[in-house]
Amino acid sequence: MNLFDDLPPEPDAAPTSLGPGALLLRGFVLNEAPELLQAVEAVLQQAPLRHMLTPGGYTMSVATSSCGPLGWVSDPRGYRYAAHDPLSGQAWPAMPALGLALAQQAAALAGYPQFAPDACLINQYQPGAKLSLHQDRDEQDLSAPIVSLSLGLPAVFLFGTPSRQDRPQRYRLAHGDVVVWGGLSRLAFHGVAPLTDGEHALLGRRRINLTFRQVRRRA
Ligand code: MD3
Ligand code: FE
Repeated sequence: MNLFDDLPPEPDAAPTSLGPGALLLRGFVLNEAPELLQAVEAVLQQAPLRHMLTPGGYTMSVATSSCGPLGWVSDPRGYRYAAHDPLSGQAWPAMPALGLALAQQAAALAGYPQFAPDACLINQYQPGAKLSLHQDRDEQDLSAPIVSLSLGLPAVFLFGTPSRQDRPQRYRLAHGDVVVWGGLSRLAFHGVAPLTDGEHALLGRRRINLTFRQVRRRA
């Protein structure tokens, strides 16, 4: 019996390095999580979660949507960023101001004070959902980091290197955790192991991950 099991998580006082350019801020959005979740649910009413098709013809187990000027789209023609939601033909909903502010604060702490994301991808994992090892390289501006915010059930995150051959390290990403992926980690292969079932007090049987991205190059 572990006496710490019944204590709520606490934000880390200091960030942890996961490797060159990758900074983990445990609990960074813990206090704002309820308000953040409300804002995400409002986005999802306008642009519902859906299981996209991969270029290879598979249906993703993760359900996705987007907010901000650009959204991430996958279909048998390929992956790309688009200004309109293909489901509705409408522009994606605005990025929640709170999420944007928190992502920019985290980026600034990691040494990216100019981070100006123009896309926010929303990933929802239900038990068993996973994300295979991949690189994020559809963004024009690879000098900008990607900032991820995790909400709900914990996940095992696989974090490799820019070479697919290297065995990935495993990290647990929990509710309230933020990671800034820049520098040499920006092109690292990464993925998420199948989500273990559980019940989260705020989100129930799911995990939501927000990734803030700077897709278009800035002047
Ligand atoms: C490391 N999402 O949406 S977030 C993705 O938990 C994605 O939903 C995962 O990978 C998720 O593309 C992981 C963490 C993450 C995001 C982008 C990265 C880590 C990254 C880009 C480069 C290196
Ligand atoms: Fe990714």
